Amino acid sequence: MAFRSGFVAVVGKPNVGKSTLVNALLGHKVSIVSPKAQTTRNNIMGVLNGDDYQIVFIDTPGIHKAKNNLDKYMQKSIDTATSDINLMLYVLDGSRDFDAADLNTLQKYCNAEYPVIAVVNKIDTGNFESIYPRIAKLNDIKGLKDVYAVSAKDGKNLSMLLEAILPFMTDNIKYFPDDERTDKGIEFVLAEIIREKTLWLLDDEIPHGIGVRIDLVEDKPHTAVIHATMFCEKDSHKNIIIGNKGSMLSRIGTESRNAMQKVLNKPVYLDIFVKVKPNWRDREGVMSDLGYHSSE
Ligand SMILES: Nc1nc2c(ncn2[C@@H]2O[C@H](COP(=O)(O)OP(=O)(O)OP(=O)(O)O)[C@@H](O)[C@H]2O)c(=O)[nH]1
Ligand SMILES: [Mg+2]
Repeated sequence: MAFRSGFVAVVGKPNVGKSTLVNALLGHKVSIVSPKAQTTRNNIMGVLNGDDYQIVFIDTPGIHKAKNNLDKYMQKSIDTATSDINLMLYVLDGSRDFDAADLNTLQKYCNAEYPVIAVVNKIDTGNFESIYPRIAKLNDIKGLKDVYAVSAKDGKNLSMLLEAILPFMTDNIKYFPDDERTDKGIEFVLAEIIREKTLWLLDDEIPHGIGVRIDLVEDKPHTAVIHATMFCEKDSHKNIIIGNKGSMLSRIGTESRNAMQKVLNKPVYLDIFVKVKPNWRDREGVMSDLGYHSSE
């Protein structure tokens, strides 16, 4: 069969499991995951190469109301991700009831020019009786191509979903070379590792106010030296991030370093500097403050 390829945007509310799904479909991690909403901030492309196909998944930030410039940037990322795609996967959290906003948003996407498949995720959390009535609600959506009930965590029904995606891959261009698994450079990956560990280790409000910038990567043959700056919004947050006698920052550092060593395949020396930058999420050029130079 002829080579086929295309772009698949993965869209949905925060925390429904978009990044987990993309990582699971790819079979490797390109996107960080946490139990906190609004974990993903940028579009992240992950590339799946088959014998005769290439699927480029675009993991997007969760759809939510914009309160600051970072939120606006995230909304813009979703808009960018949905322009010029071959297919949208609209992900819903099957462990809870779908609300009107969810269904309205899905209907809105189905009215657009690209095909949409709904993916009801987290079916490992319930049984047929609890999840089926939710899936039935999607019958009212007009123009929806299909519905798949999956567990991104357990991998359930993912091969079926993949089979359903393939017919929509109608391009015949190899967008990425075989060895390129993501559109993101190493600095992005390293910064996201630190943010992920911080999201898991810290409670509630603080993580959303955190940004990580990689200031230095000295990649030597047998070690790597990495300097990072973590921004937070208040002195009190800084105290919590650093912790009693530096205990929290040391845990964040250790866990980040372990993850980085796996990515870079060599010992890592990591230095994280914590800096207070009030309202950084509402500054002009919010992402370039963090060292992002593209305006994707
Ligand atoms: N039980 C269960 N949990 C899941 C599944 N998929 C994801 N999760 C969990 O749901 C939480 C959110 O997952 P993410 O993949 O970060 O969700 P997201 O949609 O990318 O979230 P944002 O980036 O914040 O929009 C994490 O705690 C995941 O472990 C699943 O299939 N089953
Ligand atoms: Mg995500």
